[in-house]
Amino acid sequence: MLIKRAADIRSSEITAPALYADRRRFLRLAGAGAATLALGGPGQLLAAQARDLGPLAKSPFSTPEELTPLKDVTRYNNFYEFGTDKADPAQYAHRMKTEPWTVKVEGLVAKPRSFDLDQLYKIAPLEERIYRLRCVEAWSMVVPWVGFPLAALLKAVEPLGSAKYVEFVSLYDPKVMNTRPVLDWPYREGLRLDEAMHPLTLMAVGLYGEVLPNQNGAPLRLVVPWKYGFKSAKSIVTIRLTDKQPNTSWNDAGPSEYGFYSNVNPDVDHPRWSQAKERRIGEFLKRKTLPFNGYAEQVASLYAGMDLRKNF
Ligand SMILES: Nc1nc2c(c(=O)[nH]1)N[C@H]1C(S)=C(S)[C@@H](COP(=O)(O)O)O[C@H]1N2
Ligand SMILES: [Mo]
Repeated sequence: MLIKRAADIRSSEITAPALYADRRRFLRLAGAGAATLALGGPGQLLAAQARDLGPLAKSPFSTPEELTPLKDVTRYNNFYEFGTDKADPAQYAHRMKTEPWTVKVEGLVAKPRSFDLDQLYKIAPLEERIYRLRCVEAWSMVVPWVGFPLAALLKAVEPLGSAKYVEFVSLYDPKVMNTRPVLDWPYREGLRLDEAMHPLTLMAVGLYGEVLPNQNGAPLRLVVPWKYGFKSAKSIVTIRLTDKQPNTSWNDAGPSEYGFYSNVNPDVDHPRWSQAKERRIGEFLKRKTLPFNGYAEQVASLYAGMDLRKNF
């Protein structure tokens, strides 16, 4: 009857951030036996699998800003594999099967290997990290992510001295995803190795205390809080260490509009619109965009001596 209760929770209750801790407790009580919470289909908010994320450490890196409501975080998405409308992923991403799931970590590493989800969840203690996500489209959100540092995963495979970059490849399954060539599928992203190893770079497996909803990139997505949202690849199946700067889907699609670095920079406009301000989802007035999305103190040194107008 727990299942019925879950379905009975009104969406207005679900969206109130203050209540999410209660909902988490409920999910934990429901346990693996009630793994399928019968909430699939259009507009689903809960993940299909009720994995227990366990006790979550709070991160000192969290922003104290007000959270964007869960309903916006899960219904206003960019996941072009499921359509280009912001509402498409919430409607269609439930078709993607996220268990079992394997992530290959390969390339210039001493110990290439695959990880299943149980292994990934044990890479490092899971933490809650409240980060801003700022899209190149000039909107932003504040999301309580759950995850572990990407550095912990990379250390497990022992990067070789020759490794300089990390490439991320998303799932592409034409049976359930967009077959129109909106981007060059599969979706690919990349970071320099030092960016990937930075303690702020998070592999997210959840948000709002629960397993990631499919539309947010289940079961594993990158979150790089000082870069535009598109650097944060969703539903990752391969992580590859390389000695050359990897091609990325957005850079391939529009090299003059989407650079490799894509650090949030109010001084470098997108060729078709300004990046000086942003609209926080749920707010009316725009706010100023901060260099490196407000994380300059932690990450600016990674780019010392670089011309960030050229390397946009
Ligand atoms: N595989 C994949 N990852 C992706 C995208 C995508 O279309 N496909 N969109 C990116 C963009 S543009 C943004 S702004 C963020 C959005 O994440 P969210 O839906 O969790 O807010 O995901 C990024 N990761
Ligand atoms: Mo984006």
